[in-house]
Amino acid sequence: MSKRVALVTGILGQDGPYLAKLLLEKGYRVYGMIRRYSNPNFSNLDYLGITHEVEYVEGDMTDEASLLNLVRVIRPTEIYNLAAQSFVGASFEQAKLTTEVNALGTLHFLNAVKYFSPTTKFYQASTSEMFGLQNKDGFQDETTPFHPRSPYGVSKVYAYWITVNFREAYGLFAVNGILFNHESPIRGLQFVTRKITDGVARIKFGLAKELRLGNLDAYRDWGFAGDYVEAMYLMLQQSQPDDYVVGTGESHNVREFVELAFKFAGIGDWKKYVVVDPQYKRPAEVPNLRAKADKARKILGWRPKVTFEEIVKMMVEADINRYQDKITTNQSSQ
Ligand code: NAP
Ligand code: G4F
Repeated sequence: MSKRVALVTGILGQDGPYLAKLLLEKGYRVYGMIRRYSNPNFSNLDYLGITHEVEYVEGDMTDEASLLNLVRVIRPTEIYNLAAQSFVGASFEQAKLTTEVNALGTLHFLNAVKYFSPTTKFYQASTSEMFGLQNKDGFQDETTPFHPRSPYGVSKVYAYWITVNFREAYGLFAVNGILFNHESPIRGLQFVTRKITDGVARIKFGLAKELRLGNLDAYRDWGFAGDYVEAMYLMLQQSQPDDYVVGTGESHNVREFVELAFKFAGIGDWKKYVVVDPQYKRPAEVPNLRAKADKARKILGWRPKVTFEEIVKMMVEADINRYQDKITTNQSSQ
């Protein structure tokens, strides 16, 4: 059998490296799409030790021809479309860019598959943000209607439906993974979990005196990115294409995350350090997210392995180690 080939967009982000590592371990040839940069940042791939195992190709979600050409030339077995303007907060100020990248970018890829490689299986990174205000008895599953609360959420609803439409209209193997929040030591620094663990580490080493945050009352269903990429892979191994909710079924608020992070860093009363700053509150908020992932459990056999407490601990320890290493390096170079 010839080697399976995957094209992963968003390879420099959080999920791209975890997914690429999984696919490489399974024997795939992995192409990672990066946009044109004079200095691309490979630090997340470095963290997982796979920078030199991925083959890099250039393409931009806003440049249709670049995506058509990649699919035409590579004709991958599977495409994992992870690239996005994924920060909800920024989407309020950059709604058009967010729409072009997340919504139209997905359409460009689907067209590329339809015209140049219709047997390629396509994974779309959909999100619990699409549910927004909606929940049914306190949780969300595949039957919960969408009510997005941000331009990011709206753009992802378009991407979700255009993926379903290409599946139904043209018979493509195209699926949506509706993933709830997932975190790791390589989470972007602007997202609340990493902002907290990085902030706590800075406070521990005397590099910061406070941590400024927005809404501490939002509830999220936080899982570990390393677990969630397995669900992505499994979705493309099924005999029929379908959409799946992926989450832990447990929900915690931002305040709980903060409390635990300070505890794991060995710093006393967190209230002395945390300042609620209105600039970090959003014009419209998603108050409660909690997954009911029974379908993924039953059909994919997927379940999360890392608990909420373990994620917080893992992230705090990783950020403390990073600052410790920097301090040690600075001291030894003096
Ligand atoms: P991330 O860390 O923000 O990574 C997104 C990647 O997309 C970045 O590497 C970025 O490239 C790339 N990108 C942005 N604009 C692009 C463009 N115009 N052309 C090409 N690449 C572009 O996101 P993530 O956390 O890994 O999430 C992966 C996907 O899952 C995203 O689509 C996100 O919306 C979705 N999702 C995430 C979560 C979560 O909790 N993490 C939950 C549900 C869904 P640069 O490095 O060059 O900036
Ligand atoms: O970490 P966040 O920025 O993630 P958010 O908005 O839930 O979005 C993430 O998860 C989605 C899946 O549901 C993905 F689709 C999306 O791409 C992204 O990965 O914020 C989490 C919560 C929000 O309620 C926010 O208002 O934390 C609250 N928060 C409170 N203070 C803050 C802050 N968020 C950020 N980023 N920064 C703060 O200072």
